[in-house]
Amino acid sequence: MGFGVCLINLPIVHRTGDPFGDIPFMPTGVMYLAGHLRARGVEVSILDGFGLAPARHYRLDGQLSAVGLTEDEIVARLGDARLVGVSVHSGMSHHFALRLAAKIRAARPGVPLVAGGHHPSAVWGEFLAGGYDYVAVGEGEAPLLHLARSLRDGVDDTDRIPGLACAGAPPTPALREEDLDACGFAAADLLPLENYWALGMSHAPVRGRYIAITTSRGCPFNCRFCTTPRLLGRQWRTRSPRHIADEIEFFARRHGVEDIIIQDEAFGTRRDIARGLAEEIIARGLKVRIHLPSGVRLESLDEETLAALRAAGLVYMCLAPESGSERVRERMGKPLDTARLLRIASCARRLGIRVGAFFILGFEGETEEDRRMTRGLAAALTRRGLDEISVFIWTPLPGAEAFGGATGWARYEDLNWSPAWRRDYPALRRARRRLYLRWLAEKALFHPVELGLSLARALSGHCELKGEAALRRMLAGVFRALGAPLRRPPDGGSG
Ligand code: B12
Ligand code: SF4
Repeated sequence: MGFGVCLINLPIVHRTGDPFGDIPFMPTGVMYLAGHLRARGVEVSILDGFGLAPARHYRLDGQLSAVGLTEDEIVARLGDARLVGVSVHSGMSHHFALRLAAKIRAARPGVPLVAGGHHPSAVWGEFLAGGYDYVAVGEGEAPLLHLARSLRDGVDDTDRIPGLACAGAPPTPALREEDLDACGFAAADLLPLENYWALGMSHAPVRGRYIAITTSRGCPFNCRFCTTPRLLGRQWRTRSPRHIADEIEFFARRHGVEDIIIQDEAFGTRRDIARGLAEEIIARGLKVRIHLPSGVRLESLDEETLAALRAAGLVYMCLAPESGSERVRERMGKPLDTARLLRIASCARRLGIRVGAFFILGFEGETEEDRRMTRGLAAALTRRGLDEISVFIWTPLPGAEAFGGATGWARYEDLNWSPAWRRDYPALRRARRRLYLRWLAEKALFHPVELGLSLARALSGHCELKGEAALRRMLAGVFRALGAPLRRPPDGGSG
């Protein structure tokens, strides 16, 4: 029997009824880890706790639900893995991951368990106390490969692996991959891809076969609400344009992928890389739609770069102004050149790129006046052609600088963008509704035809915006209840 590693992607745990909580997503981290191990001769499989049952919704307790396999179903599918790795995207899966560890322990005594992801990286001691033998702190490629090889080859050094915590051995500083090209491609073939594609929905408005990739790591900025600078570093590291294009070409030609979600948080930090990628895609004649749903760097993007990306297939991107108030942005540690933001939004519209913007309400010290300014900024952007907004209510995240202050939450699962535990949550929900209504009013006034088109696209399934895909999902539920399910479009839209 060979030495096999099984990497588990957990079901999506969310607060029951939270429309932001159960968005389907591909487990990018797990895909890259598997690709890295496989390319280095380690046998690896992915047990996809979401992708194997993406239509199964079930209750976990009075407040939480999950989509995907149950804990017992995951344990039953472990096979003869000799090392089990569990990927934990956020605190939403904290207790699920600990319960799962206990069940794996009972069913497979002696099989080492390792956890990784932003959340366990921040609270690694709790994962060790909760049943895991190891926790990868930060990027997982090097520590996981080292661990797998040591266990496979019987090398007794697993308490000294850089970037890996274990009982009695806190982690040495997390390792940061410098040569990201060497990490390799995402092992997407180990996922039930057809199940993802059949959903017709992800965290970007995909239409057909899609793949989620990352092209860079780290962020030069230092927003106090974000975990990235602390866990991945402030030095921005990137893959080369050629390597990224190789990966896109591979998925396009081998899997017929048409939609590429680039989910970097700081895409475009270097203009030459963004332009180089555009040139590679065009030179290879790749016909793909590119989505940048996690935020682009305004500081370095200019009109020329946007035009190049548009020519290469960029159809959707998100800006992340977060707040209309300079005072709040300063407190967040997120400076913003508003004039530049407005220029980029107008330019994107002229080029035919659909644009969304993120706003955060309720950050430390925010006043009613600050919220008014946020509505003002959203309105100004919408007049210039911003297509949609996503409004989050601030929650402290373990690993972020602004974590310590807030009190009132009971468990990590409370820490999401709809923090119902906050005393001011009812007021913040009203503020959120008001912001959405203001956006809608501006849209109806300045771009009424687009509103009609959005509804038509939501009904037809050819969605170009996240909001349209979300509306379609809602409408699909209503139509199903009426006994007349919405038809899927021929190229695989949402259903
Ligand atoms: C895109 C994204 C999303 C997307 C899609 C997710 C996806 N496809 O992965 C969506 C919008 C759905 C999403 C949702 C949420 N997200 Co999110 N998301 C991200 C983002 C921006 C990128 C994720 C990514 O692809 N990273 C690239 C891959 C390569 O990295 P990775 O997954 O972290 O994996 C690496 C390591 O973590 C580690 N690793 C991971 N798993 C394992 C397993 C093992 C065994 C080992 C050894 C190592 C290991 O090795 C990997 C390779 O180096 C991250 C920020 C970031 N920089 O990662 C936030 C982030 C992970 N999200 C976060 C949060 C809070 C959420 C939400 C709770 C927000 C909400 N709606 O309330 C939800 C939770 C969803 C749920 N119900 O579970 C936080 C988590 C912070 C924390 N301490 O918990 C982050 C860090 C954002 C931030 N900067 O603060 N998210
Ligand atoms: S929110 Fe975005 S810009 Fe700010 S530190 Fe995090 S990744 Fe960087």
